[in-house]
Amino acid sequence: MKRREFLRMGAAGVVGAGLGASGLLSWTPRAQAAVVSKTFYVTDGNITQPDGVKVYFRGFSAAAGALRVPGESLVVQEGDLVRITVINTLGTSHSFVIDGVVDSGSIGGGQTQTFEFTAGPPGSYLYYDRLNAPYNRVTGLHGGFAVMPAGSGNQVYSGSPTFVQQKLWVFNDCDPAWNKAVRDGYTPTGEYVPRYFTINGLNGRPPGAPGNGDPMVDAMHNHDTALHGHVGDRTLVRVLNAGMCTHSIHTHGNHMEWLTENGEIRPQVWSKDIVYLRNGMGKCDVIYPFQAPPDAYPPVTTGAYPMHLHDEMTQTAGGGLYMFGAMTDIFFE
Ligand SMILES: [Cu+2]
Repeated sequence: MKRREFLRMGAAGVVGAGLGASGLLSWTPRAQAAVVSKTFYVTDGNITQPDGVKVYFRGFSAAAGALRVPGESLVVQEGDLVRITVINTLGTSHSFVIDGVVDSGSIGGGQTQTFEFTAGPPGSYLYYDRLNAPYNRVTGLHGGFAVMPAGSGNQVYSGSPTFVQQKLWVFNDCDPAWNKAVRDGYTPTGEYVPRYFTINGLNGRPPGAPGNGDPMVDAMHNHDTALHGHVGDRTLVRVLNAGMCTHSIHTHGNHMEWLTENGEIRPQVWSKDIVYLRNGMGKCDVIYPFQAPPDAYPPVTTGAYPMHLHDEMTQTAGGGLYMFGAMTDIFFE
């Protein structure tokens, strides 16, 4: 991503939002609210799946000739004025919605619309296309949006446990027959049969498989997705589900501190090695504490551990390829 797309000079100074070079969601708190501008192009195209099959997708992309699923993440501060421009390059109508925050309304084929909203309350949100629900959303028109508490660089909500770095995991699943129906302009009639499961649009590529170790396609090595830290690098993960399937997120090495569930602050912070993620835009915020793994003997402070989902079908692709599903890695460095 081009960082300059997120930079804007204003009365409050330089405003940055989005992903840093490390793949972390970078954030520097500001004393004042600012204006954050972002343009998305609604585009379409094919994305090659790990079994080699090309599948049709739509996305909120960075350029007219590009396709990006999910769309770029945005991080802003509570109280910021967020100005979004959506340029719809397709012939079909689309929208940009954040539940409870903003709804662009229908943006017709070939149309451009700019709209504004004030960011808040703090939390993690999915932006998505609400039209033709849920087909436009699961066909790729979604992305992550985070609102930091005003003046805070290390809290999810005011008074929350603190973190030192943050990432987004956006899950989705795909039945190619649905995507094909959307491409061809009709409503899918068949039962939903997911064949591909993604995290931030990517799949695991196990050792020996094409793309293994390539950060552009291998979710276990993608900079926006894999967790990297030293002991003590408490990492907030904002988890969003754009897809049709529920998930049980499971981490090795450490348990997660489970802070929020579907936008609600949990009354107590539980330490869990599996966290439930509802389908149909469920979400949660967890902190992976990067403590020396407590169960390792002899004791260790380095090593690689997986994050996989305990709903087993999500670890497959193409109807059975194991370990090509939605997973990533956690690196203690
Ligand atoms: Cu496991």
